[in-house]
Amino acid sequence: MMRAAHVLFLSIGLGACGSTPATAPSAAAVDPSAAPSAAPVDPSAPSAAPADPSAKTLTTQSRTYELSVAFDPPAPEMGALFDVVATVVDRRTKLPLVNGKVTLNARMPQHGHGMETDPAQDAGACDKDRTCPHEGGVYRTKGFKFHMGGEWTVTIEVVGASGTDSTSFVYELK
Ligand SMILES: [Cu+2]
Repeated sequence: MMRAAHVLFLSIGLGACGSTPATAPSAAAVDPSAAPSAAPVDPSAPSAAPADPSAKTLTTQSRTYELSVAFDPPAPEMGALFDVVATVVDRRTKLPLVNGKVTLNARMPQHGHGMETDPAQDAGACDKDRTCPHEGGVYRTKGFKFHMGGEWTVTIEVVGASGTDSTSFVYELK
């Protein structure tokens, strides 16, 4: 028992020592620059984020805000509730939009109907002036549900210090 523990300790110690001069192989194994070439994702997306087919980077119509939008979970199933997370940057200040309002909805224009649910934004911690700061410009909206397959148009309206602007994208639920 003692011997085994001692040997284990030794091998850990050797491994740690051995890795110090041999930085090249271990560094190559975790080289972050290797990740983008391995996965066909948008190179402007943060490399730490997992590949997500619903993740998008959008600029609002009047180019006021830049958003990254992702579903949570990333590939919602038909009839299942999911969240939509929008991270908003003010393009004028280059800063995250902390004190804004982001309203999301989804419709099937070809069918003339919306969702059966009424999504609500996770307000975060609001003070008594009804100001709800969103650290990092992150806005989570809960209660999305695509109840049928096909093309859903997701609309996003952003209200902030630089004005009101909006954008949309089409997501096909297969
Ligand atoms: Cu429909």
